[in-house]
Amino acid sequence: MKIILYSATGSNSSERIEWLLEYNQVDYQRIEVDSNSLTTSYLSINPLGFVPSLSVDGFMLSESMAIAEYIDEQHLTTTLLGSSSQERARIRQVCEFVNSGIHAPQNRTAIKYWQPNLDESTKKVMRGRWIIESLKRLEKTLFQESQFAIGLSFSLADIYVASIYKKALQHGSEEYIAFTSHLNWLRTQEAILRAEPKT
Ligand SMILES: N[C@@H](CCC(=O)N[C@@H](CS)C(=O)NCC(=O)O)C(=O)O
Repeated sequence: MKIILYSATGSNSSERIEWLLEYNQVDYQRIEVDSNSLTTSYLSINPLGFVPSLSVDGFMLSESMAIAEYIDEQHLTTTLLGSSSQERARIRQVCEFVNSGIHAPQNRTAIKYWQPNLDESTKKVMRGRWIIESLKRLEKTLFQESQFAIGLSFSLADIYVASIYKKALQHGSEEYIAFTSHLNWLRTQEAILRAEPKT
């Protein structure tokens, strides 16, 4: 089986899939998509023009949630999507909120569309603030049974939450204790730390 991940350095959505694949020690090839290719040659891989995309023996897929669920359903990895239907639903609830509720409104294309004249440093501040404010809302639904986001073990919800929090820090936001504790907790687990993308 040949797995190819089309990814980009600094891409939050790609980081989710890299973390998942690395955690499960999946053998895959990573192809870096630079910003030029994103709007030209890469459109033949993913007409939507976003990373990540995944190819499994030539079957092409985009959208990190769809990719993670496909990987899970094909048993390419140990599940990080929960062990009961209720837990699976809760994990998806968190991932969806991060993906469409937090990440999408602050992504580069959306900001450029809504605020074409905004300078880069103001953009960074706004993006960081948006992420932290949204995470504060999400916090009320997290860490109820353990220090993991949902339930008692590492899941895709931890990956989505920790990755978007790191993005806020990269934008210059101040640390927020609950999510710094969460990140630090994940990093105490050897397998999780080893798999974490270092971007
Ligand atoms: N919902 C998509 C989001 C994909 C996305 O926004 N990718 C960003 C990088 S994190 C991208 O390709 N941005 C390029 C652009 O905005 O032009 C997913 O989960 O895969």
